[in-house]
Amino acid sequence: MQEVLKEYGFSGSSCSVIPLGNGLINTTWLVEWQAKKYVLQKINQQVFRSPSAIADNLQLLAKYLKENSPAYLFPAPLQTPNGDNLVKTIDGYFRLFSFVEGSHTIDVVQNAEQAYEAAKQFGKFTRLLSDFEAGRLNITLPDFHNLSLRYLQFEEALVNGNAARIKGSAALISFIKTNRNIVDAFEESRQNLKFRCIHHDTKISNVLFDETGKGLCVIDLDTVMPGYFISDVGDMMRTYLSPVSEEESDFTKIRVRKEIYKAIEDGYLSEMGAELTFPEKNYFHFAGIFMIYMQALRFLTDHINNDNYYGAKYEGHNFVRAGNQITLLQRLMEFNPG
Ligand code: GN1
Ligand code: MG
Repeated sequence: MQEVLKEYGFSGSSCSVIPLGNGLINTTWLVEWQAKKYVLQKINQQVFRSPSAIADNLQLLAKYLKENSPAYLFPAPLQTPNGDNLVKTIDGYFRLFSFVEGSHTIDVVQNAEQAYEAAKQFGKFTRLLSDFEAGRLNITLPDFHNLSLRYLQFEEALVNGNAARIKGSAALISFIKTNRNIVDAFEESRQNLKFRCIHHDTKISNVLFDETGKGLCVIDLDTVMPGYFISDVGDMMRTYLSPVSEEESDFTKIRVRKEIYKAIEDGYLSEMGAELTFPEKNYFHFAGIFMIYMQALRFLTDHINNDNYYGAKYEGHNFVRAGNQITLLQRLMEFNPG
């Protein structure tokens, strides 16, 4: 790490570095140097094969937004004195951001206002980029939200995965198979959805809030790619609706909060209402079904594949996460948005 910070011109010894956040993929630290705060991140290259593809996307977006929406806060990586956006060491690729002063993040949605603010920020991001041709962005994770492919990977895991875990997951596997029609509905939806600049990871901790609780901007832009709005709206439903997160093992605590559903809808549409086409709007509710089903599928597939993607903090961790997401999906299926 000292080596990385040196590249940015920080003299390592007077620097404080502490872990930050709870992402599953990249590793993040808060760095303080000469009374200024920064965020340092190591890119997980098992997942993101081409860190430079991400860096190029961020550059392209930063330039476009600076020209077209100069007031918009876009947290692009800082350059080293040599003009690099990324630093490569034997440990991997790193990048550094300025810490946005006065900002904070939250981990769990506690009230409708937070959900509204976050949904508004994600909607705003896509709206500001509606005239930017999404196809110009590099695909940083091919087929990231391609549910059909995720289903194939699940089927493959059922053939090649851990036999004992497959046996122990019979009920979850059966639920996923019984609801395979969601994959068909996804394929159908693709004919009606526009390709847009989509964030693809809209959890609440990817929004910066100011001291008064207003949304400032979105962060964690590695998965910004061309995609469908159902990814962003769906991931908000997945991660905001329930008062407990995907980590909760007491499934009786999982429920859909009506006022949060409404806040996601109002917040997102306050920015995207005039932008979404009529056919797109019909998929608003489906967004949640699609994303929760996909996450259940991904956790279950990973459990069967011995946790090689998400990792596990305890035996059966991804099994619990999959069960959690299936419960959430059941709750959303019963829910009547009115
Ligand atoms: C991963 O690392 P994090 O928390 O930003 C994953 C998302 C999942 C999420 C589930 C690149 O995101 O797709 O929804 O975990 N990101 C990638 O917690 O796979
Ligand atoms: Mg992420």
